[in-house]
Amino acid sequence: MFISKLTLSLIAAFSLALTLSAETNLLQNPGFEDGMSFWTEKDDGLSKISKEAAYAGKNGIRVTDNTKDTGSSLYSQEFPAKQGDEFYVSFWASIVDGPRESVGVYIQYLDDYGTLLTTRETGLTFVAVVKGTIGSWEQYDLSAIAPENTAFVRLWVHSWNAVEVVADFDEFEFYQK
Ligand SMILES: [Ca+2]
Ligand SMILES: [Ca+2]
Repeated sequence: MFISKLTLSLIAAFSLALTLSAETNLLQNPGFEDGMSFWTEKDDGLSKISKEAAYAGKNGIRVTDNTKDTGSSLYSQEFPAKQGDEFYVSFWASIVDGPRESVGVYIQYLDDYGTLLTTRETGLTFVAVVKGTIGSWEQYDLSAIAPENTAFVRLWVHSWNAVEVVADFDEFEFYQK
């Protein structure tokens, strides 16, 4: 009796742990309420915290890409991952000005050395492209399976080099399926 009760409670605890790990958002500051904390902008200010870009709460990210030879670049934290893992992202986005399908969110896998495995050159790109009508918030999502040699995963919010666009992002959710 004692053993079976213990076994049952272990199974219950294990199931709970599985449920939590499957649905817990990996991202800290997923809605930019703490400004740029836990996000890294590498685009000389094209991606900025903005109150106007809030879908929920007080802040969102506004991408103001006003150049035709470079794009915006905002990275999430990196998380450990391995070949075969499937990661899922969802987010809200709105095109403020400019063409549709000119900005998106990538799931990027990297190896132990920090080398990007998901590139145009390797033929592996996972991107959720923002396609919605101008001025309307829509939710997008994407999942992607980690290729061989994966050690880390991260998100990349990027507007296309060759276009100019203004777009807002908020409420990211990122977890392993
Ligand atoms: Ca927010
Ligand atoms: Ca551009």
